[in-house]
Amino acid sequence: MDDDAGALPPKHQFSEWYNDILWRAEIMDVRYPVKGTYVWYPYGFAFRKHVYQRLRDLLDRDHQEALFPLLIPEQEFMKESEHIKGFEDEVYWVTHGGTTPLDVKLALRPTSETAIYPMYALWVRSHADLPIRIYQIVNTFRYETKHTRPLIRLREITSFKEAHTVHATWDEAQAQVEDAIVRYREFYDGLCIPTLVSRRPDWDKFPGADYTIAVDTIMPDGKTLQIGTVHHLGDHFSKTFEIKYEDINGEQQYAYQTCYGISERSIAALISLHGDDKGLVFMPAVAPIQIIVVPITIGKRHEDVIASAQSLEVALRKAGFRTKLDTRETRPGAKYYWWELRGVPLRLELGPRDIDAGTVVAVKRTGGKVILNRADINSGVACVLAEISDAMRAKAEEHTKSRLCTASSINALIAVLNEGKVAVVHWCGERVCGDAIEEKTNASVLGTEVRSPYVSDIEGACIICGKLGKVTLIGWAY
Ligand code: P5A
Ligand code: ZN
Repeated sequence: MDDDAGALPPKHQFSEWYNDILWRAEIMDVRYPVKGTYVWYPYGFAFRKHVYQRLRDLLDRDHQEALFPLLIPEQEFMKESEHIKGFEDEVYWVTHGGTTPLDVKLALRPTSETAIYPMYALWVRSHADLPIRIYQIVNTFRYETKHTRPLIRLREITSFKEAHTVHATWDEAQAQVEDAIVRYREFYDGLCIPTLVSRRPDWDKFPGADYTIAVDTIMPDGKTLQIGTVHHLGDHFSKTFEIKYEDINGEQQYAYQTCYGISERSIAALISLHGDDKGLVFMPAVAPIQIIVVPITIGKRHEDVIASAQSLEVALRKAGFRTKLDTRETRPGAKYYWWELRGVPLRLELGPRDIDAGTVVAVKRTGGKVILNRADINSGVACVLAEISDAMRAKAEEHTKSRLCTASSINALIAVLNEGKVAVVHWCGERVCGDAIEEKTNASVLGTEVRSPYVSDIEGACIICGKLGKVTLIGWAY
């Protein structure tokens, strides 16, 4: 990549910063000639792999991974009326095989309910078959008409991590919803992404769901990004697709279902929340390179320093750290800039004097320098990496706290939004009041039943009608 194409815009110009950092740090190439689709560079792909492995680990505890086809026959896709209404404008259709028109049009999955559930109808026979918990990580296609944006609003979501579960009762499905929320929070918490979990208003729930719980995070510009959703599907789909089981009394019952998903918006959140004016800042846990070793080879001890740096790098790699030695023939300063831009959390500098002293200079991407002893370098490095994660968590939490503000009148609400914040208000839950809020602010009612350490759940007067209302988040959403 061309490093001389001007400087990275400052982070407070968030939109410019975001678009720029993706190609500068070699996460995504946005020049692919199909709107809403982008190319993962190897470095970005390595990052994504580490992030998704954590989600796999969380799901693998009691889910099974499977794989369903990309193509969905029209008649299956059209079965659930709410679901069709929600997605009909977003579906890509395959209509031809070569030059031959197909007898049955095939949808490219925008999500996989209608691919998976006809098969669940075949698989579920008795209560002993339940629960089923399956996930897949696949690409999905949505013909998005709003402004597309890399990792945020895609027409090809390249890594849709969707789970689909089947249960005997509504309550068991609800318990699964709760479990999925806990798991998603654990996923994001482990990545130092603060979350706001709330129940979406009815008009904004997933097409075909009883209710939707959404996970949002507040981006650097104060807009919210939905980074995951969990849906209780009730028995809507099981009735449509005839997913029935025989209960202990030998009677046929419709099953209850849930589904939940996370896309590459999780990557967008990581890049956006943790990055700074110098570029990316990767969480050590998911950094493709955790430690960059830079030899400082001034003067005649060149060979000596390189050899020592090599043995340091090998030792760290053996200890399980993801490390790289930068022996390129460029100035140390240029190397620092290069790896800072690319988000490597820890840099180890090693020069002749360090070799003599048996030390290494450790520079944290989050700021600050420490001298580590070569003799116990593994524990020293582990300790510094933990400090880096802590600093990242503190910074992200501070950001989120500072971007939340209560408002008890519509004017106060507008003022809060204009400051680039997410508002915490009271809303009675009536559609008319919800519509009034959205019309007057141009913002969205994100949800009620808010779960966040920063938001209290005490009821109060609806900011429109004054009746008793629940705590509700209002924000400008991506
Ligand atoms: C849950 C998984 C579903 O599709 N079916 C299976 C359910 N839910 S959803 O809310 O429609 O999508 C899940 C999450 O995917 C993200 N997302 C997107 N990310 C990038 N580009 C898009 N065009 C896009 N559309 C949805 C959101 O984070 C959403 O919560
Ligand atoms: Zn009201």
